[in-house]
Amino acid sequence: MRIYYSEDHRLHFPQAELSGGQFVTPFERPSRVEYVLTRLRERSLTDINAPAAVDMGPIRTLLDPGYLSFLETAWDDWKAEGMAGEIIAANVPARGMHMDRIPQNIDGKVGYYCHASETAITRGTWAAALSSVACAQSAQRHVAAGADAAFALCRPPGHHATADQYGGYCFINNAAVVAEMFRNSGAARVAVLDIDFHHGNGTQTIFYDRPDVMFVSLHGAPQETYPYFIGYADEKGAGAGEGANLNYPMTAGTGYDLWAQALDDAIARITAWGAQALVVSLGVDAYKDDPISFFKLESDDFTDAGRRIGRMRLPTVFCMEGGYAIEAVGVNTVNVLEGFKD
Ligand code: Q9C
Ligand code: ZN
Repeated sequence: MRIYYSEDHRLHFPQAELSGGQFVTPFERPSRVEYVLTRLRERSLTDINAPAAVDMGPIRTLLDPGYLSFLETAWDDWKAEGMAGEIIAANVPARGMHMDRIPQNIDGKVGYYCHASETAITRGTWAAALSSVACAQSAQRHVAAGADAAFALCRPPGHHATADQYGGYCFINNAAVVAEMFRNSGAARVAVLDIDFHHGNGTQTIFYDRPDVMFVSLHGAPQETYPYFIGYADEKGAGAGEGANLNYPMTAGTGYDLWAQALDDAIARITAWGAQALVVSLGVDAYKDDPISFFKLESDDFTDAGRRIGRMRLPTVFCMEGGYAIEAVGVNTVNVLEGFKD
């Protein structure tokens, strides 16, 4: 399986994440992908390629222009305002306030374009986010040209980013861009299967009213975990997109038996819907030892999950999302890819 990877992910490494009232070293850190690379090589998955230059076309189609220009200049604007530290959102529009008036001040803009304050922006964030989506785009082109599958080793991840908000360690929604590109390259119906522990709120929101892209997510129930305010089972799509959104929220302690039942149901629904291409948001934070999650999957379960996904026999792009038990992230990620190939 071909892999796309860019060293430019290292340009995004904030010093701090707000967690439990403290600033800690971010869970989403560069070493995560080093573990994946090491494991890929151990398993002789060595077709590792630098991506082609980013194509802003599908990104501009899908995302808000004001959001993109905000991300591009946020660091310079923040520094020009005399801010000493990294960009962290402190003021967000809340109930009773204006949700659609964009402040001029950069501190206000940060609140407008952010949905979760754990995620800091630093000098290299924009460049790293572009390199991440470039990996996803190259993987999509490889599959659109006839390969069965490709793996985009994206960092930073993408599935929490909406058309106009960052958060949950995500800035540009890589999986959504791949889905859009599959539509442009001739797939009439594209499914996004999100197996990251967290609900893929960004991907859901981007495609919520579209009948041509189905979004299916297995995740921790929103009553119990981030992103808290979205990801319920009754979110089924809107307008022409009604029926093309499917959520499987599951409670703390969920193990592979229940999780695999949800996966099988999800796969059956994607197949019945008639998807012609598949994007997998590949987070491995459903793992039992993940420090910020509460499912109980074992490493071998990821192999089995990959096998079930592979039985769909769809052209597939995997986009790396979360996974924070860093020594196990490599094994678990590669297990999905190896199961898929069986
Ligand atoms: N105290 C992804 O897996 N909440 N993002 C962290 C830590 C945010 C996860 C709480 C989790 C975001 C791509
Ligand atoms: Zn996650």
